Amino acid sequence: MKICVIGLGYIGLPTAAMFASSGHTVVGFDVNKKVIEALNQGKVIIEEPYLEEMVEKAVKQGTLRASDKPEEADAFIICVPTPILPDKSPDLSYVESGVKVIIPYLKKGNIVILESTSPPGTTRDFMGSILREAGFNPEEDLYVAYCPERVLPGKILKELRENSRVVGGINEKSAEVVKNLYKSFVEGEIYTSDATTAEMCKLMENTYRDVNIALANELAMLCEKMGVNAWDVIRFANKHPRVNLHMPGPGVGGHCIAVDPWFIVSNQPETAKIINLARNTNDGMPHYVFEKIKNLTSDVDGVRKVCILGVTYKPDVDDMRESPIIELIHLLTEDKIFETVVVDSHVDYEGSKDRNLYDAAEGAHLVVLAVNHNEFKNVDFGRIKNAMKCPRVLDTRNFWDASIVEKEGLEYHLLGWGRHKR
Ligand code: SAJ
Repeated sequence: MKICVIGLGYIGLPTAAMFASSGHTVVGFDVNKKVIEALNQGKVIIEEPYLEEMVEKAVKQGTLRASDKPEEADAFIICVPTPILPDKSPDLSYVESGVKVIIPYLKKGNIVILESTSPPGTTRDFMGSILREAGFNPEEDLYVAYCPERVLPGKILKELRENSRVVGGINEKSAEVVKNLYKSFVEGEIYTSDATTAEMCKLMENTYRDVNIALANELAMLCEKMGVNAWDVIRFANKHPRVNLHMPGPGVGGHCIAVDPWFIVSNQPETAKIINLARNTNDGMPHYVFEKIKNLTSDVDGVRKVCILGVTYKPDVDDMRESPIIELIHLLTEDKIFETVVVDSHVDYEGSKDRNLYDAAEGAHLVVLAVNHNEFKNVDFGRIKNAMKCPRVLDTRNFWDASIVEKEGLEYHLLGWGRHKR
């Protein structure tokens, strides 16, 4: 088939490349001219293993190209951002423009697929109404479906091929037609259902994680009050064959787990009580860690220098979207008694990229392990101790070994371990 992919981001581009490498001819559309130019030169501007090779090969063989406008095609796949607004309501403006931009090229019998994580009802109602306004009867004239991806940044191509998928059609024939299209490269099971079920399936995958992370964070706060180590409780409880407690942390970042649950809350605010509470619990962790830092440095007169290790939303990525550490740093900088210095070679946050860890620890009253980047695993704690004014660390990820840290003469504090009553 000829396929037109709308949005060449971290989902649209790999998806376009997969279809272009599975017997289809793909034209990609994006509003970002740089993306279009790069793709047509066989280059990609996102970090993803093997993607550039796949794109380069498809562009060379003529099955993949990018354009600054859509084209007539057999199938249109919309992979645009679906962020939340400051009031936590969904922002569907990109979906709206993504659907409207294909209308002039849309013909009866075409396939229209939405991949973007969306609130329940978006495909059937929101997208359906735009298609109807354009004179189409989605049920009769088109095949319309919602087909979410579930890929992990860094393993996208492997997971696009291997993971199972859900296809939610606005009717059964749409689901069948779209299932056959994805069979071009999906080796995992493809389950069919209706569009709203598929939308809720995608939302619940990430909501499940967010609620379980909130449970782990509440456990950490409980254990600090009880004087036990939450990480031991989790480790031993998870020995149970059917228990999977998640990990506490300084908050939840990323543009998926921290966002998707709000789509359910905004749709059914009266009923989504646990989901809402979990979101607020996780969003409260930066403040909780801020209070711990204030408490741990309460014996310091004057300005308190805090060295923050890591600022991305999770380890070993260069992505700071919704990072809870940025929220933590804002809380510290707003409170004039703190001076913060950030170390993170993955991104350049206020000079964090090139900053040497040991220089940053110079004169510090506290070092906070905020993101468990590999680079922070085997640090020289003796050097850190000698550089610091007060030899004290706060580990928010259970990343360091207390006995090793303390052997070097540093005070070790761990989020979720209430052994130091101060
Ligand atoms: N986190 C914790 N404790 C945990 C697990 C994670 O505090 O036990 C934090 C992380 O530090 C991070 C945030 O949560 O700040 C999200 O981390 P993540 O690794 O769960 O999330 P993502 O956003 O990189 O990927 C998730 C994955 N979804 C699931 O695992 C259900 C991925 O498979 C999805 O494809 C992706 O969201 C997405 O695109 O939806």
